[in-house]
Amino acid sequence: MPPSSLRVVYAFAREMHPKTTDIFIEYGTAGFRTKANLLEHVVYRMGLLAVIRSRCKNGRTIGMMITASHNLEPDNGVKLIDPDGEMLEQSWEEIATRLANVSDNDLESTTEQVIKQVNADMGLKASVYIGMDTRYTSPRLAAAAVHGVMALKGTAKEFGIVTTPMLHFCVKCRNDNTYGTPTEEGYYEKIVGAFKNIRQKLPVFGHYNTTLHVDGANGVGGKKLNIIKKTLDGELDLVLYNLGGNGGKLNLNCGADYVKVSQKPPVGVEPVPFQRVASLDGDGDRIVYYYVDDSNNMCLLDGDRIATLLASYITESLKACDATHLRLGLVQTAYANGGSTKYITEDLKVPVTCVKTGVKHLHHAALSYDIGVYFEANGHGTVVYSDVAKSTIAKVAQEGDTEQRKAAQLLLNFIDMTNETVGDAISDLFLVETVLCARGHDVRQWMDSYKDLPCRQLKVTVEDRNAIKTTDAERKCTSPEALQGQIDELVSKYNSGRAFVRPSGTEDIVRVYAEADTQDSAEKLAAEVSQAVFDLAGGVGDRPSLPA
Ligand code: 16G
Ligand code: MG
Repeated sequence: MPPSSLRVVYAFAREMHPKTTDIFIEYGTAGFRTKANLLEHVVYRMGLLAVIRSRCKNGRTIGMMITASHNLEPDNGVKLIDPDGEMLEQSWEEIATRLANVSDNDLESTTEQVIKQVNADMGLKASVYIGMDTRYTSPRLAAAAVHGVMALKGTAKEFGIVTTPMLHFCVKCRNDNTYGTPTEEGYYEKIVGAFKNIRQKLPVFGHYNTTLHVDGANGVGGKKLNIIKKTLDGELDLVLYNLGGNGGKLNLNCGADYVKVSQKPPVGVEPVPFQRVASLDGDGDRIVYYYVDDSNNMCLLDGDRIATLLASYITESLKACDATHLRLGLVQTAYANGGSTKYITEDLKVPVTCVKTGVKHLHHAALSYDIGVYFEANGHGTVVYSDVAKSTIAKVAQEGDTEQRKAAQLLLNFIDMTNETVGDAISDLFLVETVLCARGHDVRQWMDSYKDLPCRQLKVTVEDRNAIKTTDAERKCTSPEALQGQIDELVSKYNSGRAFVRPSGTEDIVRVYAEADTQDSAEKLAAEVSQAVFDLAGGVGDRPSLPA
């Protein structure tokens, strides 16, 4: 494309999506995320970038998802998806940030610079898949995305309202047709189809109950489960709540993040002792389970629990297939409860890698195993299987003895049911339900596998959160200088104490995590560490107080 035709890049910007704010915005842990009314020009520009990225990848399809996940309704966001259904390559985040922040007047020349810098052949075709969540601001932003794609003569395909993982799946399928069909229906066919297949093979027994209650966070995930529910013939009885009707607000007092952070049941779901409930987040890429006991105590089965459940099941399956030479590993972040890490390494004897927060880091690390299970404690995760793992299991399904063939076929269905591109609440829900059913387990038996250490998370507001620098997968703080020493000293006073701090990638705050042998100690340690952050890193507002 000759540079002169970049004029239209400016024309669209000036006439349709002008930059009306000087607030600096950064491509963070999961793309750009802020108040929806500050985003139109950003999304338009990401449309441009998606086309350039597609051309850099030889015309392969790139995805653009309009969502702010678990944030409240007034926020929105955009993230790009790479050809294999993965998050945007990290080295492009800086380019995305640059393009998002230049003035309209400099947009044309900056676009040209970017094209040169990444060496994109603008004569190639370009394809961009666009999806959005249920926010009322999403359609307008999706339209801006389409304009960005048009301005550089790419082809945009709109998927309308889909979960984030559905879009990742479709991008992957479009670029690799062995993975599936790149449509919402193709997604149901593969993932839900595999679940139904498994249910034909596994009898319901023991304490497993086929009724599952689900909190949809008033977002897209619940809506899609409502479609899926109608296609299930008693294999699973989904009872759905918070589907977005009746004035229910997206992620407000409901959803995976609310349940995990506040450790309270979501609004609208009556607590019934020992009833199994799953909570999705606003764009359907996170899930946590919970139940209340007979004293109405909240019992959370978070990402750590899901990871250990899946890893132990896959380990057993590999034994049954006589394929234990395949290396299974688990990837966690510093937020993983110490109890889970101990259980995984000492009881399951599965190796663990700890990485920085953010799905891209976990996903990447998981790929180094033959089978990598990765989960953030907040419920974002999935399983990835290498080609070697898949072909080994497929071979056993053909050539093993009767029992081995049975186990391998089941495991192949399990693989099909997994959305390997990214953490997926719907796919994860089916994986969990499969393991519980296979074991005849209820939530209590699931919970009994290990004991969590009591923990507490707090937020501290400081002048500049990036003054906090970390290392060792965020477990140690290198700046401000004196902070880590203080944290070490505080931690040393508690049995099984552990604490770390990190700047949030999605909010303008510093996060504090603490765990210890009792809830009181965890609360106290978290508060003390918060005070240290406040004092040493330029706290703003009221100094955090200690628990009474
Ligand atoms: C984003 C990340 C999530 C991470 C969270 C941390 C993706 C798709 N999402 O939501 O993995 O846990 O940020 O938020 O990568 P924080 O930096 O505010 O703690
Ligand atoms: Mg999400």
